[in-house]
Amino acid sequence: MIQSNENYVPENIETYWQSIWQKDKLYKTRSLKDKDNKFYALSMFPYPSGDLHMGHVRNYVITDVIARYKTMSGASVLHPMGWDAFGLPAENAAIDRGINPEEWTKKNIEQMKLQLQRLGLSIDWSREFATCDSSYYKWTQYIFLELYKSGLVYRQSAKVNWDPVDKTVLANEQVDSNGNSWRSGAKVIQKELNQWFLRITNFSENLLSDLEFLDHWPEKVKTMQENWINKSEGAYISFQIKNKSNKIKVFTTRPDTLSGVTYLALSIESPLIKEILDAEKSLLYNNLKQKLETLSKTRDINQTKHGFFTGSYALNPLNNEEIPIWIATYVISEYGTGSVMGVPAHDQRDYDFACQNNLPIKQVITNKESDITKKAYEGEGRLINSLNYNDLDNISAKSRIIQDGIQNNWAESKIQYRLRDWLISRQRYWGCPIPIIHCSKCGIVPEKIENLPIKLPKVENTDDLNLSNLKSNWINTTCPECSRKAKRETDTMDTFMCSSWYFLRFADPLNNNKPFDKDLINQWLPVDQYVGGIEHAILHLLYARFLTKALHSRNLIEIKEPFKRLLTQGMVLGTTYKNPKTEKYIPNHEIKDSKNPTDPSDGSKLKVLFEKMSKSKYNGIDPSLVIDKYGADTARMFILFKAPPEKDLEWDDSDLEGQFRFLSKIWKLSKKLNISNGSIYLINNFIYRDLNKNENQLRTIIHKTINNISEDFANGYQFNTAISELMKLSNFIIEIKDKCSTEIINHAFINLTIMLSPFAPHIAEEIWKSTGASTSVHLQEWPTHNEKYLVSDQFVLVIQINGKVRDNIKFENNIEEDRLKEIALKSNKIKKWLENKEIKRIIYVKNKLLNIVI
Ligand code: ANZ
Ligand code: ZN
Repeated sequence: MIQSNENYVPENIETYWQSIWQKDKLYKTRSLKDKDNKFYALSMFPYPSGDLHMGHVRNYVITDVIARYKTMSGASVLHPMGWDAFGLPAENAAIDRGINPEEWTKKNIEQMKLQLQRLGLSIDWSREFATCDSSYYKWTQYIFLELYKSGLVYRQSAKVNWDPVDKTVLANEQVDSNGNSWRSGAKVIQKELNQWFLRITNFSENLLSDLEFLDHWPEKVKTMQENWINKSEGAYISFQIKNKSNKIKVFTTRPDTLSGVTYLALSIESPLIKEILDAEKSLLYNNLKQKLETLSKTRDINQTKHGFFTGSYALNPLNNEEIPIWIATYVISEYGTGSVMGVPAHDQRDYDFACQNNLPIKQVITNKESDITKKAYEGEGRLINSLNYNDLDNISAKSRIIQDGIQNNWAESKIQYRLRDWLISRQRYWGCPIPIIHCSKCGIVPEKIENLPIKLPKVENTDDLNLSNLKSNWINTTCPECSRKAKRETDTMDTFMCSSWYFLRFADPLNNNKPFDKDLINQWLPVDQYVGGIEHAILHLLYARFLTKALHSRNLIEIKEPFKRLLTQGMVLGTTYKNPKTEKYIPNHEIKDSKNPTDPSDGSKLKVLFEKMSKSKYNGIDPSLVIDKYGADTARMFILFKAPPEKDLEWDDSDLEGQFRFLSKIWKLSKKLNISNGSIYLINNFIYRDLNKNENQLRTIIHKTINNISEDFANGYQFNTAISELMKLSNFIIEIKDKCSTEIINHAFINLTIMLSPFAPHIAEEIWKSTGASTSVHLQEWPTHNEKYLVSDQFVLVIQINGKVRDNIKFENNIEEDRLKEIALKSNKIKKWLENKEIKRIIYVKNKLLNIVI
């Protein structure tokens, strides 16, 4: 036991309990039995960058409080942690510092784990893994092959951003606005490469419609996924090219506007282009293509709608009008058919294009607001200028036109999703190798399961960071089918692939025979509470949902959705000082007067803002420094108290100190009370006897606090109000201490300690142990309130007839006995028992019981 100290010294408490927790394995997951009430609490696992930032702290502390509360409420809790450990920064570190990516990653994991453990998280570390462990990625490869078997993996040529200096594909985010690589500075080129794809689009409809079952997900996230998948119901319409045998097929969501088409537009990649351009126009085409190559990486490509007329015409199937065929950069080659029917009057993109290129605008839908002089009218209305469809409302016109088109062979109904297949290949070293072999005879051959894992080769120098540069025998292998010499696939997988199934592995992390045992998945999954940043609303959360559905379709798991509840925590914001003239951020330490901040370089008054903590804005707060000074409990309490979990949180030193004072106050109180047998004051062990008015009031406050905090947990984890309840209770204990018996004060304080423990685990444990307890505070039962104590000036009368309970009625404490009896006898539930009966006796136990003997 640490030195008992008058003053709260956070380091003492925390270092002491860190070591005990390690020894005790207090947080080892209980194995589940049939009837167990399970709870799987999961934080999105971190990328091991080496430094824990406040965003991490907030994420993990929120999950931890939930996990601790659920444990105390009787659930068997799974609360694991791991590392999303593959990815680019490790390679960059390797290049910059000459360290092996693996070494760098392992070192960071060690360092971050120590930082995490300082927070006092109730994590079951025996389940820890990193996605770069070959014992994990063996199963990522296995899952890849499972998907391959079910036809959900394919290889296809696609255009990608290629950095010719670094010889690698870059993500769109890694190409700057001038089209240069963020690292090498080289001009990025679009290169056609064979790439691996996962057929996520097979699940478009399920991914969309199952959102409906996720009623504990933030609406915002569901809407973002919905928009990303973007289902459109419309039709294909075919336009005959004039004097040619070919047709142009377009996808449109508005067949009702067919009479308003004033041009057709092909994407720059359209295969039809070759057929319709003459020599002169081909020159124009090549110019445009070149221009696009330079523009392609700037946002400008969307704003300015470049294009030219091909010289050819097509026929509108509805009215046989001749319409010019254009080539336009705003038409996306991978969406729909890669061709568009231009209806400037009713589509803003077409309107802009028509204005820029002097194309006619023909209105075909009308209603009160349909003024098209300045912009397109995209709403509903009645048809005009549309021959025999005139006067129809546009919804019925849409289906009529589709029907007529189907009959005459120029239309087909079509549901279209914007979601594209998932390109997972990366020409990068530090990722999970794709377990495929290329054989000159057999073609693409999957690696044999018994040969997994295909381990990454050890690299000596940074040139080898692109696997296809490797000259070693890693690349050279034999074909699993024909045993000829063959070559390994040198692409690795997108790291999102590694993170799209890790939550399954936590249920069975040590399994050497398969990725996981189905029974264990059935027991633990879905994740009951997932907590993480909103930045993953689409990518990670969509991929994880997809993989769950894909594994379900292979009958490897029974769940269809991975995460039952999702909490997206708000950002942690720090104060920034910005010079409004130069737009530059000024570091805190350069500011002399924080009330009236000015820029030391030009004296201008600075704007004071709250923005997401980041190095470039000089507004980050290092969690380690905060913990060094105040202890982990204070840091936790501040973060939980300052804002509800899903809202942004503004860092504020004085609030931090406020929490430190609160904990110190509780510590001092514990020393003063000096309770020696804590467990007799627990809610289930304590009996209230002859309470005076103050004690009565205290009892009410205790039960109200329990009730309110339990409700805060149940209703979306409102930790800030829960902590303020704890503050109220502690203040009341201090205020009323001398007017109450030691017993009830101790009872109040013990309950306070128990309820404090999920929030401030170290100090609560220390206080609890100081009362002579033999087990951890974190293994105590969460207290339950008693309804009848919630209102101090009322009580619940139990009414019996011949000793059997027949009714309960609430009364004011000061009710007269006669009046009470009168009301009790008149109660409907009682009356029916008394009909035609003679009352022999009435026994009344004051403010508790009325027994009627008949
Ligand atoms: C004619 C039209 C008239 C359209 C109108 C809209 C309004 P969503 O809803 O996102 O699926 N479109 C089709 N293929 C395209 C492509 N490859 N590149 C760019 N735009 C394309 O969008 C479907 C609409 O987007 C389609 O309906 C088409 O324009 C355009 F008053 O056809 B519409
Ligand atoms: Zn072969």
